[in-house]
Amino acid sequence: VYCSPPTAVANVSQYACQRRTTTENHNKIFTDVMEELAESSEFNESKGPCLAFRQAASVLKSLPSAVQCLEAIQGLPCLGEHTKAVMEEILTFGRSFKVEELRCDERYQALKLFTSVFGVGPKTAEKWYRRGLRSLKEILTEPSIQLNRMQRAGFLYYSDISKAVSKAEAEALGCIIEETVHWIAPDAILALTGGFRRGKEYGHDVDFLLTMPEMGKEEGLLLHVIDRLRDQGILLYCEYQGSTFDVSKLPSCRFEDMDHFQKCFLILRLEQGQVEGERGQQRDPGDSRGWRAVRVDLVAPPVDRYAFALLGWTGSRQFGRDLRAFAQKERQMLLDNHALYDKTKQLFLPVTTEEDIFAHLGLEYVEPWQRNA
Ligand code: DGT
Ligand code: MG
Repeated sequence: VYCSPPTAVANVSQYACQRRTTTENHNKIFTDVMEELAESSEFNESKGPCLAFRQAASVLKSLPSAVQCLEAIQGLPCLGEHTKAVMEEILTFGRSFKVEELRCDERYQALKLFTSVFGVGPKTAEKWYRRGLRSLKEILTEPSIQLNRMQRAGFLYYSDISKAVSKAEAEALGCIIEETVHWIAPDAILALTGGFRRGKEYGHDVDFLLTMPEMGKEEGLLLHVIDRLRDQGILLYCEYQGSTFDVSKLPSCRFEDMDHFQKCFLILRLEQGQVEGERGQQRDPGDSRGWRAVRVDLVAPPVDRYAFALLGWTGSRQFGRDLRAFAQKERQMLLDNHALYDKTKQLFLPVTTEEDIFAHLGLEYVEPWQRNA
């Protein structure tokens, strides 16, 4: 068995923003297991272990080749004893018994199933589990359960939105959004963000950022776009949140805090005929509807915050989390989706592009397709 010498993995940074991670993952057998362990820790509200497994998975994703033996990971950051034990099990037996046990665990199964519904987070899932509920059918037929509007949509379109969205479908949606936005405002600025901007082939939703070149003109834009999507008959669900953005506030230290820009969480109807490569084809034998429901997020920051929002919404989560941690710990700066603040100089730093943000942080620029941490 070939073991790369320790020098091959030297100089891997503990921060994802100092690593280049493409969609090509040579260590999927390890990272899939670690992500499941992270998810399970999240269900148990064990924040430390959850983050540790996510960080370990992220480091392994950045490696240029598959890990063949434990010696090959010597000196790598973020790989604790727990992670190494799991990796050893996989290297020796080709599988992780710990994860196989977890996959059979009734609670894990139920929480995973419940949180796969749009609008259901770990807290609600736990509540349902404690009430003895185990299947989606049991949730729907339990008379004492009150679903909110988002959850009702989640159940209604469950089979569609739990299916991965392909790049071709994301591109088709991009055309629809672009046409809609530019019909309302020909000079509007629109960008695809999220996993598809990072070059992923599949995603759970499609994320877009839109703004206007003139400050303040973005204010009513999102509501117009929503109206227009409704008029076209493709709006299946819409949750709109107005802006709560306050320019004087310091950037938030907590990554989990959502940003304050106006945004909407949508479910749109995508016609099969509009998807490249699927024209005249049936996606699924037995499915003759000719359309599917897709989750779409639209975010509309003011143009002077566009670069921050673009960086934040492009992700990945781990990349964004480490950018903020790096800013704070290594540069005494605060970064979020709205601003970059220098604590030493006590001022907000001027930014127009993503490159400006990396430069202020003293980081080499990392392309979107290298941010799959
Ligand atoms: P996907 O849709 O599963 O293929 O993966 P992404 O990377 O597109 O993830 P998504 O759609 O959940 O979110 C888009 C980006 O938004 C994500 O890459 C990072 C950012 N983001 C998501 N959730 C949070 C959050 O709770 N806090 C912050 N600060 N950013 C977030
Ligand atoms: Mg996404």
